[in-house]
Amino acid sequence: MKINIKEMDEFLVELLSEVGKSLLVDSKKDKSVGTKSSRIDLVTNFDKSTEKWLVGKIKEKYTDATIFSEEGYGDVVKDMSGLVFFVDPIDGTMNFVKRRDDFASMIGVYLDGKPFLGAIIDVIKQEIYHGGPDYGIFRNKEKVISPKNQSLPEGLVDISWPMVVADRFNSQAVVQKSSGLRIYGSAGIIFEHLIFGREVLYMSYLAPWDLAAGRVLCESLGLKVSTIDDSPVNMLKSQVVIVGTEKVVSEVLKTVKK
Ligand code: 2AM
Ligand code: CA
Ligand code: CA
Ligand code: CA
Repeated sequence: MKINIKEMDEFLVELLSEVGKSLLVDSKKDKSVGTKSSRIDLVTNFDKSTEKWLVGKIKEKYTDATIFSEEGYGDVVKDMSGLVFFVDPIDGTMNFVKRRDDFASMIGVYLDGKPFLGAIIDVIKQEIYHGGPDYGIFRNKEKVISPKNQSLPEGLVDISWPMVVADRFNSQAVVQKSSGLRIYGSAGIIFEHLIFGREVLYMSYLAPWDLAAGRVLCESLGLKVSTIDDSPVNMLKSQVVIVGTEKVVSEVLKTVKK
């Protein structure tokens, strides 16, 4: 399949800039909030309407693509052949509901299973991080350079709270070796911190739509994405993922085994 990468990147930026403008306004409005798998797994009317809009736009332009999305407006994706779009309409729904700053909207694109393009908007900052391995990574129009390969003692780590509280995967030992723990509550915002070197590790149980865009951006900049048992990432299922600098991911893989 021949795809114009620049045209697709511009399309993703255009979609997220529209979504970003709407969500900034919506974030100040009253919301209808429901729960999914648990009391703290939230979905709002805006998660649904945003996903519906994004899926419609993607289908209109890329008629052969399949869409793997969170709130059910996409397709049932069974394999990674061809063009697959991953859509997380609001990432950090709890923050969005609590009127906190850290929430995002994300689209990741894979071609025959390989990372192709990713785009994340930090809605409050109105900044879009986008691009891919054959294109370069940008913050709006400015090129992003690879972060330094910092070690664990040099950097802040972000680990999902249920994992740290229960000390799963020896995660408290990881925190103790680091410069400190931050828990932002939005995978998209954490990927933003990683690509600028403001954090050196993200460890969490993630669904495909949580990981897709961030994986493209991080790997394109030389960061590592691994599963907890050092097996290849499977983009069709939820799994515990470690994302960070090369030094930190190798250190963490040793620590989780102990
Ligand atoms: P969401 O807001 O799109 O649901 C912190 O909660 C981060 O983990 C957010 O990026 C959130 O995405 C994601 N998340 C929340 N619950 C999850 C779950 N059960 N499985 C996977 N990811 C989840
Ligand atoms: Ca959710
Ligand atoms: Ca998410
Ligand atoms: Ca979401």
